Amino acid sequence: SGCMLLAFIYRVTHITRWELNFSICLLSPEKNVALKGTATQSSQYDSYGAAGNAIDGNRNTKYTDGSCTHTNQDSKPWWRLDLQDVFTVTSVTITNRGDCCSERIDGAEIRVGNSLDDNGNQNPLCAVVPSIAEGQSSSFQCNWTMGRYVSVVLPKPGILTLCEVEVNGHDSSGWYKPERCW
Ligand SMILES: [Ca+2]
Repeated sequence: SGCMLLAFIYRVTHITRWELNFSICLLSPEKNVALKGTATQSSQYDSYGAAGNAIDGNRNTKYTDGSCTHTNQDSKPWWRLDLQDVFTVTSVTITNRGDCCSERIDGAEIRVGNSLDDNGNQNPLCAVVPSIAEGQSSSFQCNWTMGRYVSVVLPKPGILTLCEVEVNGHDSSGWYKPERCW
């Protein structure tokens, strides 16, 4: 992570003359793009469990320290991040609760896309969380999926708690919006 990628792209600069110019572009380095987003969830259990606690930049896994999310027992609990723009997502790192209930995350789906249908829970699936050990962080590949919304949804009745969700990606739409060109 963090390495620069070089991309060759072509640009039509004078379409009427059918002239093609080739440019070298620098893609922005990979970083956690979640921190500038806003988060919401299907419900909030108590004052400690706000949706924004999963993007506060703190992996603290003790629930009562106030850095984890917590829904009620819902029929299909979900948490959703709005990145405010379309980003290219390479992977998502989830930190699980460390003081209790680590099995609640089992089977959670990570979805990335641009739709808010069904609260974003119909967006393309990039990974299913098999399990994450108590208080541990695990990364799941999203293979350069582009989208504005990143959701974690439990497709069954349960409680969803996330202590941190890091979205590793690029603040451009892949090759199409390079940060800088020559
Ligand atoms: Ca946190």
